[in-house]
Amino acid sequence: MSAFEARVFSGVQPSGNLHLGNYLGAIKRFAGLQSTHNCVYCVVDMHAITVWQDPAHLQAAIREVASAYIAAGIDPKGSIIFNQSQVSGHAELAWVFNCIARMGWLNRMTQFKEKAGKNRENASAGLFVYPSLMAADILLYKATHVPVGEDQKQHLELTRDIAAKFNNDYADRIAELDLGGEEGYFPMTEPVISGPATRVMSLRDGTKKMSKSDLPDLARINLTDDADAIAKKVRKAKTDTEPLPGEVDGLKERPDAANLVGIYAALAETTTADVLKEHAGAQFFAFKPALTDLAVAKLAPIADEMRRLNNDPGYIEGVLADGAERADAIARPVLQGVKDIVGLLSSRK
Ligand code: AQP
Repeated sequence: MSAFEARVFSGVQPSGNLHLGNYLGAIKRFAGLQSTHNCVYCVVDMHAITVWQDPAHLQAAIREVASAYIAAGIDPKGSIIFNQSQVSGHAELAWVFNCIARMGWLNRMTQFKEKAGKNRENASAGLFVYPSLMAADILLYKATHVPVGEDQKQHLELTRDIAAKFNNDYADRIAELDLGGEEGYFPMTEPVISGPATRVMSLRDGTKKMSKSDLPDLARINLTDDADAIAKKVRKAKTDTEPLPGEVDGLKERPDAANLVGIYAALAETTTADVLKEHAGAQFFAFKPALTDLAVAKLAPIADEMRRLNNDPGYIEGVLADGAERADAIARPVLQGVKDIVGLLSSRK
């Protein structure tokens, strides 16, 4: 049993085109954790600018992620919703962690390799140290649990490596200042990656992750898509010619089929095995309309609520300001502890 108070932290980048993968892999699960945990949900705008963002659109994109959180059922009074750049502790702790993380660790991050592509020399330094900022986001709140999609698993492992190295490098100082229990100053945060849709794939290629930046638009279902757009994208989703199998093993080597069945299971809040039991032997011309009906029933109310909230920017900005104040109140003493441990001088506590 950890000595740390259980706390959930997670975030989504306001980099446009929120999609079904963000919803099923992250946002839907954020909402579900509120009944059992204290939750802090961040719009990670400082992460977003590690690649170019049009300043004319970024503020609206920040509000849109906050709208999606609320529309998906996150209660802004119970949980904390805020944007990262309004709490300066994220940047301050990230700098300390840049001095803890090793170049070799960061060099192994597959997301950097994918996003930087062949033109590595031209990638921003921010993109390279993205995982240090992510560790800071989490550990600034001493979060014990982080719900994320499968793609973030490696960054979560790095967060644990950074926490462990900090706890170890400064063990004597932490003990001297009486700032940590047996585990040290920071907890060993657990990733929460579970359910049938931790990696939703592109509708055009079941071997590629559904992603915000993927072109064409037919590859993903956007959270703001209307019923017609959802129906068209499901109808055009790539499949094979075989009927659905009766067992999960029958989906091996069938990535496009596995993707659609996984999406169905996550939306219906059941398992892939149960979906296959119900639809064994069905051809895609029969399964796709069932998936469309389910997707529209689950997503249309969220899209409607997002549209309503997007028309009320004053309300969303009020939520973000209140959330930033509450987040800052948790973050400040944690950051002060870090400064004391490291030996930085603070004459204005
Ligand atoms: N396809 C996915 N399936 C399941 N979960 C996913 N997530 C993202 N894509 C999928 C999860 O959504 C959360 C927020 O992701 P993010 O916005 O911080 O960044 P990302 O993962 O880089 O999103 P994209 O869509 O892939 O954006 P681009 O195209 O800009 O690279 C995370 O918990 C993530 O796991």
